[in-house]
Amino acid sequence: MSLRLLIAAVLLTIYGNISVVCGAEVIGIPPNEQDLYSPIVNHETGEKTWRCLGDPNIVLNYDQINDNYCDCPDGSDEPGTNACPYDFSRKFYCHNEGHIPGYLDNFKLNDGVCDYEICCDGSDEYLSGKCENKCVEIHQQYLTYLQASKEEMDISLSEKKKLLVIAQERRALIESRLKDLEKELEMSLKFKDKEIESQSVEDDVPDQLVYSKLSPYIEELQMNIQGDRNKIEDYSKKIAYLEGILSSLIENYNPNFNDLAVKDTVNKFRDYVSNKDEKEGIQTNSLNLLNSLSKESEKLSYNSENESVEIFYPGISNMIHYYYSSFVKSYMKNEEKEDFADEEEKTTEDIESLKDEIAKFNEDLAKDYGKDDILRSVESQWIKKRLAGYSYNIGFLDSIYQDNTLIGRYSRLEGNKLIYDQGAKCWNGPRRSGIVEMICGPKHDLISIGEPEKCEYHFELITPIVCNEMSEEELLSNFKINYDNL
Ligand code: MAN
Repeated sequence: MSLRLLIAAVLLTIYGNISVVCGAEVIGIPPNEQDLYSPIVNHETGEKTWRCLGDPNIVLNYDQINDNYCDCPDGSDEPGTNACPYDFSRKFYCHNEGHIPGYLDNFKLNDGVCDYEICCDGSDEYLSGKCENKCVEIHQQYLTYLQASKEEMDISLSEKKKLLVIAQERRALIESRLKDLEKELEMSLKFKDKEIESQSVEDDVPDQLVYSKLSPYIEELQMNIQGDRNKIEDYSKKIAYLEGILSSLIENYNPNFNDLAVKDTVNKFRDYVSNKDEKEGIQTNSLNLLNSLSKESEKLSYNSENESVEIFYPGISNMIHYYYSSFVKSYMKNEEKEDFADEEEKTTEDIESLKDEIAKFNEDLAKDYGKDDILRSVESQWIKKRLAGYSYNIGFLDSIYQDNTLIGRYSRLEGNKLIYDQGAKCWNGPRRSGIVEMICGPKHDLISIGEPEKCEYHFELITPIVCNEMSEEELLSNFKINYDNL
């Protein structure tokens, strides 16, 4: 206690009026709040007192304000010192004559650092007086910055407007397509309800006619499939042979022998092995599909070789049924062009597929495309950039690739971030994933990529998508002084 009083006494001796009042002004307090610090004068004794702002029961001598000793529980007696515990709601006021007034955290007062970003007048270091007033230079910089920022903001906002127009058009297109589909469905259901009997055209058209028309294509298809199968099997054998060579390399190479080409090959092959499962799955499915198609075609070509064209084939495979139905539809359209009766031909299958399509459109309309659906405008658009040794490809609402490696598929929007996950598996690690943080700017540009955790990527993407009108306060908070020009 006695030490604090001693410090206060020394401060008062050295800075006299300055630490308490500047003329009539209490330092650290803006002009419009100065009246809160008016002294209570006892007219008999001439004694000046003052009450803590948050606790008027506590009465102090007037010279206890800014005496570098904290008397009031709310710290209101020390607006111009850092004597009271830190409280973010209390700040030191800098006049910054010629620029914009600033409010500084009290703990930064008289700490030996010129806090020009907030106090361009250097008043935060009033004890040493070591900080020159730089408000004129800083204000000039600020005006230049403000003009450039406003110009850029205008461009960004007009780019955003264009995106919003595209987004609305795309939404309107889906809505109108949806309406058409709903109408179509309604009509189909009506026909079905009324049980307007439409003799199935399929019954009238002889199967053999269909088959005779289709068989040349099916035979050619079968031959092509067979040829492709052989080629795929051939390539698979070659790939397996090469994988064998590389597997033996990663098992037997000497890691101490610093051959960069070998190390690079080993790493790439490991990546390849890590990512292989997914690709193989797709390949196997395609092969299976080719196999079944080929078998079906084989059966049919066997029949057509031994039978005359007139033969009736019961139980034609699903594949043929598919081609058959489309053939019948186009056949009927040609025959009955002016006739709306084709609506009556809708089968239950057609109605189901209409319902599916309607559900998909509704699902899409309910999806989160951000405020005003803005992300619709960039759907399927790709941003490409080579950074930190890799080529990155970011597809809005689609996927991200690092060279040919899948970083992730689009999952969702979170604030200003696009989240991608379920990427290719990391060597001895998780599946890759990425976050694209969108930052306001006039045109799309990928400005940074980081990998804070192994195989978890963070991208910074400049884009007009997230731009909004900014107030002068917001612009000021982004202003950075160029100290080289001070
Ligand atoms: C590749 C790249 C890197 C990643 C490593 C993990 O080299 O995808 O970004 O860190 O694999 O093994």
